[in-house]
Amino acid sequence: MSAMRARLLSHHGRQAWVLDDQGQAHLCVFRGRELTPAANDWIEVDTSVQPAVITAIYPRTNDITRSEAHRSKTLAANIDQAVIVISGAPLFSDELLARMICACAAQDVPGLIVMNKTDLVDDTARATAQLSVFGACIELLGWRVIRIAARPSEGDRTAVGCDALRSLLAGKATLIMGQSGMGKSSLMNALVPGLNAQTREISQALQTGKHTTTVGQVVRYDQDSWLIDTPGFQLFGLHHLSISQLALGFPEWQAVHERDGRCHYANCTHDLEPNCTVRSACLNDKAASRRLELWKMLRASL
Ligand SMILES: Nc1nc2c(ncn2[C@@H]2O[C@H](COP(=O)(O)OP(=O)(O)OP(=O)(O)O)[C@@H](O)[C@H]2O)c(=O)[nH]1
Ligand SMILES: [Mg+2]
Ligand SMILES: [Zn+2]
Repeated sequence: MSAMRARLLSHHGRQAWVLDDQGQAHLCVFRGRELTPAANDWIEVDTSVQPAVITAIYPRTNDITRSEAHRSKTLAANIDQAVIVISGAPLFSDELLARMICACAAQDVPGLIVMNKTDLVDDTARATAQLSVFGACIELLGWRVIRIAARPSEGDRTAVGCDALRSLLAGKATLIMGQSGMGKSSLMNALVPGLNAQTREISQALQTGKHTTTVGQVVRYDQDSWLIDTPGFQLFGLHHLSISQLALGFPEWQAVHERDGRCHYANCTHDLEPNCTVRSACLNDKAASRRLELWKMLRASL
């Protein structure tokens, strides 16, 4: 048997497309049904048989996962950073953005928010206003916001504003995530010339659909940089997180405690308890009040 380590690029059903350390791609099948792979997993593959067989998944350094009550889905594993794509058309959901931020913060994964479709001026103004609610959160997490138009609807449709982003991708595995239709695949196409052809090849090999993204897909950006396109979603459950993990995605509350003192109750939920410094700090602050509402919603949904 000739076993070797490979990176899982994409998988569908029992089939997977992997890339070994020599840069050789293999179409494989999984041994057994108990392996639950994710895009960018490190796997062990036996290439002495045809088709090659995936025999094991190596332990993950991290994973970004959504979980509803009875099922969970890992978008990608072993990532260095996440790009969260939002837009004004359709207007992104502030609840979903809060959820994605929590999923990253809970795994200590640094993030970057990409505001796409900035060619649509009025829609982008609305999105910018809504994003301002997250200003304190983004600053406390040390994240950045980059404004781009991956595929403008007028003119020659070439991407605008991607240079700042390019310089942040070197040497990293970057997850591209976001709601359906925000422009994740358009961004991938802007960053990686010839990607459409690669995507077509993979979706033919794995027999998946073509237009909207249905499976996660790792693409080489340059020698040691990787981009992971993922299917969009309209739900992002966080059932796998504890309340203290969720709180990592709301760093403002910790900042209030440091500035104004702690709440009366050590396990204060900032809902109805008396002498809650967080609730007091949010009074008369529209952005903070919305963040507190989101906190209560997410907390109640765990
Ligand atoms: N005006 C404008 N439209 C854009 C831009 N980027 C993407 N779009 C359009 O937005 C739509 C959705 O783009 P996709 O790249 O497929 O979005 P996605 O996030 O990959 O969607 P899913 O795979 O379904 O999650 C397409 O019609 C794109 O042409 C942009 O910068 N400006
Ligand atoms: Mg897509
Ligand atoms: Zn409180």
